[in-house]
Amino acid sequence: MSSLVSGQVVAEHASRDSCWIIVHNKVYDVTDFLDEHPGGSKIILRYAGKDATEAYEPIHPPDAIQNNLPIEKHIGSVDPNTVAKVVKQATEEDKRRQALMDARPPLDEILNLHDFEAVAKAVLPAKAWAYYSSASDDEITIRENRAAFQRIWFRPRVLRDVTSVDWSMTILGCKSSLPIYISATALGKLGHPDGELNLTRAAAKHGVIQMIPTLASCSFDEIVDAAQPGQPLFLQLYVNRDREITKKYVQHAEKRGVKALFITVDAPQLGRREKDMRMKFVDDGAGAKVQEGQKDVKKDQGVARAISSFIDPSLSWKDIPWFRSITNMHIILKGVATPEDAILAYEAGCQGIVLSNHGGRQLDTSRSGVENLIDIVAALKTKGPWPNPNFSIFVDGGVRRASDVLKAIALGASAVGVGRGFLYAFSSYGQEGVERAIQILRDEFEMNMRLLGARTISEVVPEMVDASALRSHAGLTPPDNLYNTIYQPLGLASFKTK
Ligand code: 173
Repeated sequence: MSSLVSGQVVAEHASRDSCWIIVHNKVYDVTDFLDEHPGGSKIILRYAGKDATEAYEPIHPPDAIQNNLPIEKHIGSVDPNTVAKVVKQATEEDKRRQALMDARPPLDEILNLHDFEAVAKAVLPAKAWAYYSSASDDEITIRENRAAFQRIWFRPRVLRDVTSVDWSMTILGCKSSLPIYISATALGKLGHPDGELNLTRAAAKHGVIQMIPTLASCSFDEIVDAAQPGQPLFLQLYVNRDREITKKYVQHAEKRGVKALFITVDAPQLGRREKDMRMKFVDDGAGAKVQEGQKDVKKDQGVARAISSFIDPSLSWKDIPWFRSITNMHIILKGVATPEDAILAYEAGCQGIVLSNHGGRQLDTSRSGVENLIDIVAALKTKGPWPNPNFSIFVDGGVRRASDVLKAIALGASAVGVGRGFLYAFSSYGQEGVERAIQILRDEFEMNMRLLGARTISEVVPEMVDASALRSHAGLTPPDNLYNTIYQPLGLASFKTK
């Protein structure tokens, strides 16, 4: 890409027959790519002949277009002085959200992780909130993830001299100041312009481990470059249909010092997150003029589904030895839900599993990770000494409090993943929000461990919880939308009117 192109020339290519766009001051001919674009052609055509950077940035790694578009379609650099600025009119909704942003509670008045969620909901653009907060189908599992922790009760021990308590530990051989790692969540720039880097920087300052998502808004290298020397990082992996791409990605990560590979196994197809899907639908309905007969099948699929078509649904247990052959990193399967699969993972030589239902975003009415923990620990105990230093069980989903973490640890978890909690922290307050979230969790650990009578994480034992109600799914079921809003109430016998 050497030639300099003027904005006026780019503007001449503003149709389906010849479509150029500008991204990060580079000009690309995307005409032949329109129908291949995972997010559909309509959104590209909206920016035909124009600068698409603002729309591109939150949902693509910076190098996506360079890596995916054949080199002959890279037209050149644009002379920035010649590009007419696409002035985005602030809508009433934008103004309302900006006012809320300006009126956010001061950080020191944020007292728990729920507070971040409330602020994020108020200040995020509706589309971002819909993507982050949505879960699959009737959103029963996402609620259950919280409810399950509430069905576990503590059995605290007293008089144990809890003057000093220590909740630091190691996770997969890496030091961690908390029994928590930051779990992968995609598309961080929908929430904040610095995206995942908010997490990387806060994690560096506070000795927390971040799991880098395959579908981060920042590129993998940007994130690793932002880390401090020796800062431990994990990598979440979506396996590409083209295994050479996956191999290169994994080996590059290992070379850059990533310590563990968390292969996502619960998403051969992405769940239907209806809030996200409806948001896309509404937007498209009001959006650009589209040409007749356009092939645009993905218009109502939501952000995540649109960019997930590369994920290989043929992934199987047969692939595990291949992963072992291409990397020496720890291999962890993220999204295991049964003792049967836990044993298969163990026998396949993996170093651990994450009991996860993907934050309630995949198979709705799946049980919570913490509920599955009990049977899975029992099954693994039949395979050898426990705890097994060579096989870790992690749990994620619905974790918002140190007490949730301690419950999972008491039941046999090695450590716990927090995804949305930190995502909402940086969506509402950037890096400082993440640091505040870590500080809140630290304060909660201190108090809860004292009150529980555990001085170290290894003193958090099964006898400290009563999980007898955990298997009961009665009670906290969410309201039934269909019943409450569509079905007519049953009538009563009517009195005579005359
Ligand atoms: O849960 C998700 O949204 C997710 O994992 C994902 C998968 C593919 C693309 C974007 C996000």
